[in-house]
Amino acid sequence: MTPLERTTGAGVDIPRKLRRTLALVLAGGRGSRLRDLTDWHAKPAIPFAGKFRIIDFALSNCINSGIRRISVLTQYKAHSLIQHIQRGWGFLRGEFNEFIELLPAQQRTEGENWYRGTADAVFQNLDIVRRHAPDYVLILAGDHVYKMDYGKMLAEHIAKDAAVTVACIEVPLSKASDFGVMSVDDAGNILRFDEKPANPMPVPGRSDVALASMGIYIFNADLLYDLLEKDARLAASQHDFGRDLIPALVGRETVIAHRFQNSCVMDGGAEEAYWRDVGTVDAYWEANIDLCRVTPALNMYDENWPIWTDLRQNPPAKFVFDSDDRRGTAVDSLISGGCVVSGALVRRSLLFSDVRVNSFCVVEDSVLLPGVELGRHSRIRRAIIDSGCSIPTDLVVGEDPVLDAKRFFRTEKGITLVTQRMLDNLWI
Ligand code: ADQ
Ligand code: ADP
Repeated sequence: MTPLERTTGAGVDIPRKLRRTLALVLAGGRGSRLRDLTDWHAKPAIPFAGKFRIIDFALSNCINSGIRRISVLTQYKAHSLIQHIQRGWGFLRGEFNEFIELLPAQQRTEGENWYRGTADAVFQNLDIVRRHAPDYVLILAGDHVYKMDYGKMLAEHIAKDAAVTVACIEVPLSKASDFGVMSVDDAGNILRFDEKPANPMPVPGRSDVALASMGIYIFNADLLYDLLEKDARLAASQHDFGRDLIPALVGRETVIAHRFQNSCVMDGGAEEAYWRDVGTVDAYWEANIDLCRVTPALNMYDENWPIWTDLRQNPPAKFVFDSDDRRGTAVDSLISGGCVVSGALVRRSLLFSDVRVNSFCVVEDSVLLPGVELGRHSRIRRAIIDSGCSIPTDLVVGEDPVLDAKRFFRTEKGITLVTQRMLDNLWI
């Protein structure tokens, strides 16, 4: 390899290397900070952006990047996730050695534990992973919203002859304790890696920014097998990539940082690097509502990087003058298929499929999940209404903080989360 090839990856047949890569999507965590939204679904199965589920982003990134061998590791409340993947993602061709397979926690190893940490989730499926005989293993989280070309990451991994590559992004120092935080040298080698440190180190010369791990790793396959087998025998280990495996490798192997810069945007587009862990009620609300802005941070209209999902057929959204000639209107809003807005006003809101908004209702700055029905005269502001909720006539959400906190779940930022279970308890 020439020095130029070494730094640019030129001369390496990346499409072929991507075919030799297996993606493992970790989709087993509950995401308990999403509160009642994850009572029934694993976080990767939570609906997002009107017609998608969160996991569709990682899976679409794989396909768009040219990775067509994908295993999804599930554990917590996986039913709806499994159903979604079986219905929507079955288009890959086994004849070409392409697949999306589901690996449920199934206690294949001798112990009696379900998955412990993320590394254990992979370890428990090691025989299956091995059988696929990949050269590289790409480990992803199923619960982040972003568009990323993993081919660029693999090119850097190969060009720098790395053993492990960790994708990273700059985050405000004040938020860095939620992440794995690294320091790197000028060549991009990771010098230090601390998982969720109490006092994260800033990027040198920039006191308000830290370099955070995105929880995305590329491993040379043989090294990964070796590490997982050793880690499984360590009693003191929590069997977690961020907590145990990555920090232990730094200084021993070539571990490099790959900087994420919306690498899938073609033609040097000006999109900002968008990567969100929509892991809290506030973050979930913000990321959905942001899509209602005139120019959202996440471009969902990019034909070069389509996001795929389980496409169910429903009729187009409908806006109706009610019998009293009251106009059904939605502005600055995203309205999905199957919705009917009749004699009511919807503003700066995102309606998932099959939502009914009836006469005299007002919906503002709110996220309504699939199948929500609003009774007449209800008013919903700064709220998330969970799937299938039937909101009674005259109910008001988002106007009386004290009452909302008593009846529903209200965040510090003043977003109210309403579920059917909370509604059922209203009159008891
Ligand atoms: P966390 O976000 O805390 O940190 P973690 O809870 O380990 O990540 O979950 C990572 C992914 O694995 C999630 O998609 C989760 O759903 C899934 N998962 C968790 N346990 C699982 C299990 N037993 N089986 C299957 N899937 C499981 C990680 C890294 C940090 C990094 C952040 C970035 O440890 O270093 O900064 O991700 O968000
Ligand atoms: P959906 O939301 O589409 O109905 P879920 O997976 O969220 O599907 O839940 C379906 C039912 O299966 C729920 O009653 C849930 O409690 C139950 N369930 C889901 N995962 C598990 C599990 N790992 N063990 C036992 N019951 C489960």
